[in-house]
Amino acid sequence: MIHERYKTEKEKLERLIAKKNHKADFYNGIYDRYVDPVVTREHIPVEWRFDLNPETNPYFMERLGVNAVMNAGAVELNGKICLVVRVEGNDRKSFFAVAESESGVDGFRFWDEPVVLPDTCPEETNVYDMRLTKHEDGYIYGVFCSESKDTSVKDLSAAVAAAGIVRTKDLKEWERLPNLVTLRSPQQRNVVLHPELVEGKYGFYTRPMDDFIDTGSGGGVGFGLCEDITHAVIDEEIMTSLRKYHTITEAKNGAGAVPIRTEKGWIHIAHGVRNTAAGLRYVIYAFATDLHHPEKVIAEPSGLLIAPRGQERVGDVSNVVFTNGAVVRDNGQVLIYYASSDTRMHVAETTVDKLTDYVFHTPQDPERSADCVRQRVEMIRRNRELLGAGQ
Ligand code: M1P
Repeated sequence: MIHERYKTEKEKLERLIAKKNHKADFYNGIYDRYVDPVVTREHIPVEWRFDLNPETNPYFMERLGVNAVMNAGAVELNGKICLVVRVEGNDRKSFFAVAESESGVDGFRFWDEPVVLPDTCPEETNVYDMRLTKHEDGYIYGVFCSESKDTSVKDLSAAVAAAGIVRTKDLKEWERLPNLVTLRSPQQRNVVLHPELVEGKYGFYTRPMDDFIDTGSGGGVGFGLCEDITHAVIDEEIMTSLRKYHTITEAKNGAGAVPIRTEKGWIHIAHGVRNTAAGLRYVIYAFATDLHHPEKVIAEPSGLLIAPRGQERVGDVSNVVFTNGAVVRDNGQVLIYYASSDTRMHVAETTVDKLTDYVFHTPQDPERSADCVRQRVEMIRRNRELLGAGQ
């Protein structure tokens, strides 16, 4: 027998999945936002949270609650958009689960069961934020944060972040490879595998850090090569997108979605963090690197691409937008998946052409107010001339 309440909860879920999403009124010409988040904790299947048996669960209580869904890797598979979502249980532990949609902007439905990764690291306490790389070697790689308690110090909260690596062909069977070793950086988070071999080697965007939260001496997003993905070891990390004083990356930054190949260069969609009186503020930004030297920044539009707006600003960790997945479809559509405030998933929609125009033609940050206002006044004057001429 199944508890009578199940039907009500299941109908609620089906209504939510069937709800059409629409473009929001927001306009910046770069991308469209959507009115509704694409995946929320309410999208979690009822049987993942409740014991349906009235004998063992007479009150139909949530036995294994889900607190939040966020930071999803994204890939197109068999014509469907698949997100490997970070699902955080009420117990604060995260795991991965695949949610699939035809349109990529609504109708996301979780597969029958969450992903169960090979459990090869006994010290690993938490896993999160998987980036999915469709690699030219034929595998889909998942690179994620593997977090363990730091037992070398007395601090109860001290933790160590490393980059875990798995690979799959279908998001169903997963092979776990040894964690990435970066010889010169004690901790790593926000690691992304480049989709093509570079000089015959696997390239990783890294984020060197001395500490679990603070990146310390880490200067920004790094890039390193390794010969063997099955025992990935990186010696030298070359810096690419840097942390800079009084910019959106002052406190830290990190690679996000797998870089997008365009005719003019690799487009990267990353996150930047600054500190404020209200705590850390996370925004999404973009930059481009050279097609043959994917570590070399060749275009850096000024400031942020996506900031937390409206209800996105509030959640478990407020004032945060974070991306680790984007999909480019054959027609040039780009779907950028981002989480707001570590609570739910959204999509921003653009095209490769628009992103390219944005990255290569948006002026750079001149880094001083005096120069920034000059930059703006120059545009205003050009516009006033045009407006005057049009009258
Ligand atoms: O809470 C905001 C984000 O914090 C971390 O990002 P970073 O390593 O750059 O500080 C990540 O743990 C991420 O999961 C989280 O969304």
